Amino acid sequence: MTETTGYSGGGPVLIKNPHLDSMEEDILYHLDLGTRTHNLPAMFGDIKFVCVGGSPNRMKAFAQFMHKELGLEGSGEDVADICAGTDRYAMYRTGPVLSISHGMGIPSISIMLHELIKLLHHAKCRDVTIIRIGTSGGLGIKAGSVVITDTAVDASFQPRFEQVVLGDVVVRSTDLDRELAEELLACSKEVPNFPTLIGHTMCTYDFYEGQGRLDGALCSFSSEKKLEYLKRAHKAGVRNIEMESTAFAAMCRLCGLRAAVVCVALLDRLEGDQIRAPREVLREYQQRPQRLIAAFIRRRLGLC
Ligand code: R2B
Ligand code: URA
Repeated sequence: MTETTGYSGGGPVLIKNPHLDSMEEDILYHLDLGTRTHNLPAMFGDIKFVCVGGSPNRMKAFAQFMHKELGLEGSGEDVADICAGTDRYAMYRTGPVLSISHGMGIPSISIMLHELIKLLHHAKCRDVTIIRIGTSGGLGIKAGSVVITDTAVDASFQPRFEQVVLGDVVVRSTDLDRELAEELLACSKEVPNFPTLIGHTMCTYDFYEGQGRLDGALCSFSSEKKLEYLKRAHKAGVRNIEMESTAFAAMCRLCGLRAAVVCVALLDRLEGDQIRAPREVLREYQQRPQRLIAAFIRRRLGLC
């Protein structure tokens, strides 16, 4: 079964679940928020940009950085975790920007997105742009390059996300918003010192064998087979590899959210498997998608 409808480009957040209307209360358990306990429209109704990324610390740093970039009052250092009642995810807001962590892998981001998308719906948010900022392994590109995803593909290089529902496989499209990707690429010209490109992003269920690494606890293939696979991926247009983009693209698309994926490459997987760059170099790499998204948001808000 294939589901392809959804993306409407702006407008309200669409919830594709007829059961929600008959619920008296919706408890967003993993976010420690709910429709009875919180006034979600007052808390979130004016949110226009949602940025998601794996690590809680990185998403806090992004909120603090955005505070400065938006020229808001105060230092922004004391930004509070809206989901402090749970340690599953962390959420911060600065002006019209929401910053949320999603953990590692599809199951983790998928739980967060179900609750986040319902949150945006309950809050009556409109015209929301959502961006995943993250890390990845590059393919034939220099470490530190930033990849803006045009299409998220699975480990067979297909633009699809397969979800098992009641024992059947449901296939969902993983196309992302082309215009948004081009707009982000145009913004990258304003952010000096690192290369940015548009390409396919391959999403896997595992960091080690699933990404063709030879250095996991298990490995059942040769170094030649690994390179043959990665070169095939490169030929299919894949420029980086990570672990959330297909689920992210599919869910956002179906719910009418304009979505983008922007990830920095920590290494070139055609050259190796281990991430050897020093911590301070990696820290600076991880700021690159943040700097690009800050420039994009500032431009959208007419601040530059
Ligand atoms: C990128 O980095 C993480 C694995 O190290 C994973 O969440 C991803 O997509
Ligand atoms: N994240 C991944 O999923 N893969 C890498 O190689 C690096 C970061």
